[in-house]
Amino acid sequence: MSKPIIGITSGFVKLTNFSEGDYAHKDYITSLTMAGAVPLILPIAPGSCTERYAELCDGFLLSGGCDVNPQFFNEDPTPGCGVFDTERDQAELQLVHESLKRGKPLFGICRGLQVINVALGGTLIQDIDSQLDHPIQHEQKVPRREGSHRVRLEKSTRLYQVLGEQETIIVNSLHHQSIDKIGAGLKVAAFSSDGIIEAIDMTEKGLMGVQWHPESMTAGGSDAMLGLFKHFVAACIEMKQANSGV
Ligand SMILES: [Mn+2]
Repeated sequence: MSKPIIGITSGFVKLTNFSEGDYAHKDYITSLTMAGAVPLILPIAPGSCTERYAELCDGFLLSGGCDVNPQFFNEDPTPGCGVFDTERDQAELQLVHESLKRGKPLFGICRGLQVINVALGGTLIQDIDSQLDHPIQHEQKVPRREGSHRVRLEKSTRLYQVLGEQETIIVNSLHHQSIDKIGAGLKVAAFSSDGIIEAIDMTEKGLMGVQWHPESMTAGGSDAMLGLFKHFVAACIEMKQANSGV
């Protein structure tokens, strides 16, 4: 069985007047190759391309990035909402539906978890610090490979099992938005101490999402977080075999 191909969604970055294009953080590539997959960065492209991506890849990693345009959950931007990229939102929302339709696993990281939630009819907190009474620090000041706050894992979830059946783990945190109303069919898998949803799960569809950045903790040497990628890659192999009738 050849290694599964995992499509990684990208975000637009302008470096200089001579250098601009689609980008995905190197730690995603590192983590997926360590877990035995072949990573493939997917540029933001017209809708017909997204359909072909969904056919081509064995699973998708929805990466981190800018904020989600609140129009996709029927709200106007609040003063705390950051920059969004409507074209990227449309492409990724479509990708969530296309891959669920084809039974291909999805792993949402940070913005990726938020996109999955919005695709399934959920809403977002546009800015945690201005909307929550007593937030903890979700935009950590320590390097991204280091953990900073605790999350409590829900015992009935796959995430709890994959992460070694520990009730509390320390994760990194590089976000100012988060899930508000949960999308249809999604299960909350982890909370931070201020009540923010930090992970989601939909076991039967091979879908999971985390608000933290396991790719950077993996690149920093975390075996537990590498385990999340291995689990995702195993799900991609399993679904690929099931889809091809092997
Ligand atoms: Mn957090």
